[in-house]
Amino acid sequence: MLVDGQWTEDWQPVQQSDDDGRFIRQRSSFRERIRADSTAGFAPEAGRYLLYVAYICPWACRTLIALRLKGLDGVIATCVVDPRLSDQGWRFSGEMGSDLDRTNGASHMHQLYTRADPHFTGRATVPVLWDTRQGTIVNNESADILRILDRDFAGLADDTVQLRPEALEDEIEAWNQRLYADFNNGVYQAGFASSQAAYDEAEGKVFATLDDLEARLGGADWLVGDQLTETDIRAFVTLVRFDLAYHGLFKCNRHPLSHYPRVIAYLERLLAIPAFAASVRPDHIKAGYYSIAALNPSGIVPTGPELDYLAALA
Ligand SMILES: N[C@@H](CCC(=O)N[C@@H](CS)C(=O)NCC(=O)O)C(=O)O
Repeated sequence: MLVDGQWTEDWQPVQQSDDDGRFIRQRSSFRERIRADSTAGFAPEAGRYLLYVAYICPWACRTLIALRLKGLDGVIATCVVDPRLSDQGWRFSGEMGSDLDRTNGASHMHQLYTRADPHFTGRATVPVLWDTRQGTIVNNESADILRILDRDFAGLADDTVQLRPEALEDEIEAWNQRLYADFNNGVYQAGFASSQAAYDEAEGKVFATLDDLEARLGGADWLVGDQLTETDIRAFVTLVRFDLAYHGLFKCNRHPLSHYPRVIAYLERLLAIPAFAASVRPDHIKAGYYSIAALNPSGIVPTGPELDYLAALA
């Protein structure tokens, strides 16, 4: 991680755990919005902003899905890191269909953090929304970036798509909080637990969420209301990684997703939407997760699983 702008040690997946061995995720530190009257000077403009993402990363992929759903892929460019975590975190290699950083010439993501803040302390995470005009980070919190894409590019975006309609906001927020704690982050807490009790607790929450998703999808196509919302994006990014990575590497192996037929049907419905399908790179997901040496010292990437619901992607 970075300490006062200096890269300090080889990359580790866990920097912080609580006393009971629970993995703690770092809080994001760049939290600006893009507004015509922004005091920080971040106005909505085509061609000005760049979104740094990793196809392995569920947080980054939710912003990628929103970018395409909102028709902003011609307005905001993207730059994809190599999915395999290096000793210095994310890097730009041009390998496996990833990008070189042609805008800033960085070799590693952490260089962009120190460019934005020469004294930055913390992890150099993706996604990052970068302002090419000021040469700095606008925001590195995917929950905020979802909102920026949904609301801050009015006129440049397809505003017939509303990912967070006001009338559904309370319900969206309730689902989001549950999904974040028990599912999106729950799988990481299972995978990075350093005690049996912390693992048991996280694994229990993950499968309780899958039970609840299966129940909700009994009478509904979407998680909130009768339309696609950002809650579906948040559920999707963890569901689509579940069998590929979390079932094996993160020991969430009580059941494969096929145990939940309605969840599978929902996943297939989402995968039929081009913005969702385009965010899924199974090769990046597997290479990325299985490159985490603390969990997989040999670095061997499994051949399987073969998943019918991903067959249409190729
Ligand atoms: N709060 C952030 C979390 C992002 C995050 O944890 N990204 C992970 C990848 S899945 C990352 O970049 N990790 C690199 C590291 O921790 O060094 C968000 O949702 O935007």
